[in-house]
Amino acid sequence: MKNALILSDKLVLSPGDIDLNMCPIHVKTGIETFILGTFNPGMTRLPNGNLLLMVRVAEAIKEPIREGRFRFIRWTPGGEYVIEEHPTYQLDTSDPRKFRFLEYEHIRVFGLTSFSWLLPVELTPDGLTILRFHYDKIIEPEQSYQEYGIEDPRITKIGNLYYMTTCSVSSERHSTTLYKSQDGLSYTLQGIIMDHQNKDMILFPKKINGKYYALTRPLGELYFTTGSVGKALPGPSINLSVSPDLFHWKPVDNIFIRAHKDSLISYKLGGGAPPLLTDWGWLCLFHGVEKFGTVGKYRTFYALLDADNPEKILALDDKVPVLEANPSLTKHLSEYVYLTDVVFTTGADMLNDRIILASGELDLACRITHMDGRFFNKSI
Ligand code: MAN
Repeated sequence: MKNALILSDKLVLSPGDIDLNMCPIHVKTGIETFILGTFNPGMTRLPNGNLLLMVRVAEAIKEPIREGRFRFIRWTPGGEYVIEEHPTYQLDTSDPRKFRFLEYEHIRVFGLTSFSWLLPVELTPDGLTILRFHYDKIIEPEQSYQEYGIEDPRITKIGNLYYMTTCSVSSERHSTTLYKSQDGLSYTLQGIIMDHQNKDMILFPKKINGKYYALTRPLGELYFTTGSVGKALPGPSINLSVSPDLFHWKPVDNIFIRAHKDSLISYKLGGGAPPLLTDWGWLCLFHGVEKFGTVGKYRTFYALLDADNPEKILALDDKVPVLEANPSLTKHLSEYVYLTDVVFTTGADMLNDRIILASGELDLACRITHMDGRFFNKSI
């Protein structure tokens, strides 16, 4: 890891900080739940100078298995949360985040072990101390395409407006939804803007050459071989899309960031934080996954893109991460840890020469890392 970069590093929020009596599933159903994780936060600077974390809160049933049946949560368009059940012998539960329904053989069908909704949490301008929890502004599902929750928000301020992309999960589809806000705190749902499986659609903070740009990461089940030439691997890639209005997106024709052999991103990759405009170009912090156990090792890497043409990659390091999971940060939470080796960066902001990164640590807690921004230049 690029250790010289890190100026400070701490967890600012973990499940114990959440008031269960304010959590929608527990409150509305009366069933016993617990907070599995508070992680992958979108981040933005509010008009008052404070930082806002839009935290993904994963609420889960305390006793998921009862009489040989696995119980999980589903939201219904009537606004109610209902508890579904399925015989455990028909499930593969080897991944702590999701379980697979074994009766389907021709497709992979999953359920989630927790249900995610979003909680705005206001922090001091340096992101190191919590000022208040905005429980009155929790974001819960509103549409049938959110029946299994809302995940991994990314907030981008464009002009005077705040836009948030999220991943909405349902049996209908796994889609990217857009929210809009005037003040950075209260968001209104604008609808689906991409309907293929994609957890990492992230907006650039300004129009470039008259067009809005976004990072996307469509996921498929089927890929073609890259052949014997070159080092790129088949599998998901980070792509760029352009739009005249943030609603209609056209993928650009050039391939963008791909997985490579002999790198730490050979298994999977996707966008991380919204790109930051620096003196050296767009700083694009993305995640890459190395195959390891059931989940893999998730780390944060960087690329620098040309300020006037983000399709042009000026520098990219997929071998030495900018950030990786730090077990010493979660040592005091060891009884709640259910994953290892996962850091998932979802927000970035600049304060003088510092870059403030917001990440989910182990799908459990929110981590704020201050980095020396001068380190990112194209000579690396
Ligand atoms: C996926 C996503 C993220 C999650 C990571 C690590 O990429 O579901 O939400 O943080 O896996 O579990």
